[in-house]
Amino acid sequence: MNNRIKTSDPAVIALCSVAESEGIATVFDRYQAQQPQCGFGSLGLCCRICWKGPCRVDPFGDGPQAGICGADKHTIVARNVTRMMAAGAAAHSEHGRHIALALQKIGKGLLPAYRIRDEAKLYRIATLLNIDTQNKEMLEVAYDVATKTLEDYQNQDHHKGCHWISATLPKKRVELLSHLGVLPHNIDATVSQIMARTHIGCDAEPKNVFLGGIRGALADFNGMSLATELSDVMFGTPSPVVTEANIGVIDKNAVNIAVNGHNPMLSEVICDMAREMNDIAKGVGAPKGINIVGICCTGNEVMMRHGVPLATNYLSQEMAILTGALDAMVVDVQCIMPSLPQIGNCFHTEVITTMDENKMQGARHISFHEENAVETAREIIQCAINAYTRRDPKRVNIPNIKQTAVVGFSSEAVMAALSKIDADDPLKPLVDNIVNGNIQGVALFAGCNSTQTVQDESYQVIAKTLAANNVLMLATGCGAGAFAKHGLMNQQATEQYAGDSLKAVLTAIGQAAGLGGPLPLVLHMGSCVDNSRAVSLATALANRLGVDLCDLPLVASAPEAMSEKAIAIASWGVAIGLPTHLGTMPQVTGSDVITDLMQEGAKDLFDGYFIVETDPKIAGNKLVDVIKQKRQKLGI
Ligand code: BF8
Ligand code: SF4
Repeated sequence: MNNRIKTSDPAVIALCSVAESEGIATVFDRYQAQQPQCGFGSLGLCCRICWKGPCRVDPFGDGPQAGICGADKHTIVARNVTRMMAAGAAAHSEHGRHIALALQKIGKGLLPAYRIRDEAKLYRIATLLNIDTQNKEMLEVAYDVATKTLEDYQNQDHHKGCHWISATLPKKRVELLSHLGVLPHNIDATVSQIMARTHIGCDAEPKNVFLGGIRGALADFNGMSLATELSDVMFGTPSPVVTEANIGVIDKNAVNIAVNGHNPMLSEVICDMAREMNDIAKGVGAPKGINIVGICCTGNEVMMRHGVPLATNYLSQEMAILTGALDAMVVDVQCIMPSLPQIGNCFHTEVITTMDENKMQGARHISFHEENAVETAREIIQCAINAYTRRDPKRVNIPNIKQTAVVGFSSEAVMAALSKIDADDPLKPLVDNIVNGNIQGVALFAGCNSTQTVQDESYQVIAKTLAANNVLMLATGCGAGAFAKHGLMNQQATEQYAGDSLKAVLTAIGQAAGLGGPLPLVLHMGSCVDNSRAVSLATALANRLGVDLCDLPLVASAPEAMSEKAIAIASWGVAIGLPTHLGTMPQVTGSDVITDLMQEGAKDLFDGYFIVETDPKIAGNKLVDVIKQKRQKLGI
């Protein structure tokens, strides 16, 4: 491997050669150009909170030990990381608000392009939120569910926690969080309060600041829970589907459209319209019509619900354009590289932004609003078809690299599979196999790609260690993308890497569920917002056993955590009681008060804590050890 190209993905390596011969800079080149990265920033010791700054605290003790205002290293680090949690919460919760407002409009009959696709789930949610459904039409229930959900953005009563968090975590955990004063009452107010308390000259007590951040992280959890659940109501709850992943899913004989970003509102309609407009694509000479592929979490959303193949994950999004066969990349929000339009301009690729608050220089902007979703989707697809006619076949270079992936494991889908073994008590087979040790524990992989590591590598190393130790694995976001691309989300992977007892359980469930073989080695639970799916499953398990989440042999791992959203997720993971591994160095190590708080301090408060380990082999072993300790404590 070329050391400059920090990836384990063979498709990325192949396409980086194309970039090099074309003289196009990629994320890996820009990473090199940033070396050495700022040591103060890496340690979290740089403050830019006011214009007297920037101020930096000298980590070696020789230089300044406080910023101009007097803030010391602990205050600076705490404020920086807490603001990241707020940004993560804002990102997920804006997504959630978008979905909730759309559901409210559907309830009023104002959005003809959308409908309720999972009515049963709508009613389940109504019950969860204590909404009376007697004598109400379905659309009225949808309106009420959306309206009650939106109260989580509006409630001003500090004594009342957000509805979703109270409805989705075990009672014991909600009580603990409430007792610690970190239960958010209102998502917007929580984010806003973090910005206010971290303004110059406000909260300077590091622990207090950090706990304010945890409150923000829990607001993030609330925002993602409601986004996930209401998306299922509108677009359907995922169930297992066989598809493919990696760049080879781009088809030279089709008009290729990549959907990239996070929000399914537009991509769902693009999928629908692509079917209708297939003949138009054929009419301009694309023998296979339109081929939609996914990137990042929008990709995960349509992959989970429709089996749309995944082209790639975050770090390699530019590579899709370098194939020379991508006719349009349609982006919505979050984790979209601003470099894309420039690379698109080196080819014939249309890079299309769609959200008015998320534009990029050099991209075409087609403004999306739910009210005219169909027209917008048609315009975008037509744009891609026009671009196809400008494609230069001599520049097409699609590495034939892809893997089969079985995806679509919502918590409902997992329960449905389990109910094939025990219809009266679906959780029983899972509980029994955890208790008897066939399944030693459960690990949730979440998070991103980062240039701080070798793309996708740690995921694979850790997963193989856990699999050999009979740990059941779930994944979301770009972690799920990594597993799908590298062939760890199919039945062969289970045969090859699972320990004997895990293999036997996955085979029994997979067979009973009609998959004709075992469940995949790692279960794809969806996009980043779908991390709440894993929590619903864990909560069901905890409630069934009458314990709290921290008592279960359950761990989380974010081997390549990068985004503010990932920091928020990891932090609520800790707050709900999970030992949570980070494979990248968080920008907090300039303060021992904060690093201690994230480890020992958090353990005392939440029984969850951060495990920072950048070596994946060691990380895998540490997670296995934690699971063993949890089992011992439970007496199993
Ligand atoms: O939300 S995993 S790089 S794409 S932040 Fe972004 Fe990270 Fe990917 Fe999805 Ni989540
Ligand atoms: Fe410097 Fe204080 Fe301003 Fe931060 S808030 S930039 S430490 S003066």
